[in-house]
Amino acid sequence: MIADNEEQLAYPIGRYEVPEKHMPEMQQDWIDAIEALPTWLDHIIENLDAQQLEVPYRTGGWNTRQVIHHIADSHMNGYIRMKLALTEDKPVIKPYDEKRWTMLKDVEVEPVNVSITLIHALHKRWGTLLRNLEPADWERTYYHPEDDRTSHIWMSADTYAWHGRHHFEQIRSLRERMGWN
Ligand code: NI
Repeated sequence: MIADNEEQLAYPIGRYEVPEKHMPEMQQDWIDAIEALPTWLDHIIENLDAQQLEVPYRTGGWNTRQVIHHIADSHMNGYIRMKLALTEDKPVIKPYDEKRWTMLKDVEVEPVNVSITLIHALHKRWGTLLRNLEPADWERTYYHPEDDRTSHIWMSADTYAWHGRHHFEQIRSLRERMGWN
């Protein structure tokens, strides 16, 4: 059990909840959120210096550098999961250890701008992919073996739209608390 305050810091927009059913009217919101994220990230790191990028957004949490590189790691996996689901019959996707991924050297030495540039390119393609899906495509699925969970493309789009906002808000609220303008 974590304290309310810690919960609020870790999940500033709340924990992820899967919608009960597919609402096609939400598709545009998911696509908009995915297409907007790179620009939000441009703004949220603006004027942060090297030391500020190393400050964890909460005690024991990732710092801004790690959060940004994590978004790139996560969303590359997400994009590939969707492409697999669109081209194969109920593929089993490959889980990965997100914490250990952030401990590899590239996350340590590359500037955050490198991952933001990557996210710009990736999300451009992701938006184009989603924009051009047929209604039946949104119902295609992949299977996550560790979570024992089947995800439809629409659930996955909802999840990654949430995920971008979730990490963006961790950094935004850190900036606000620290008074970094
Ligand atoms: Ni994450």
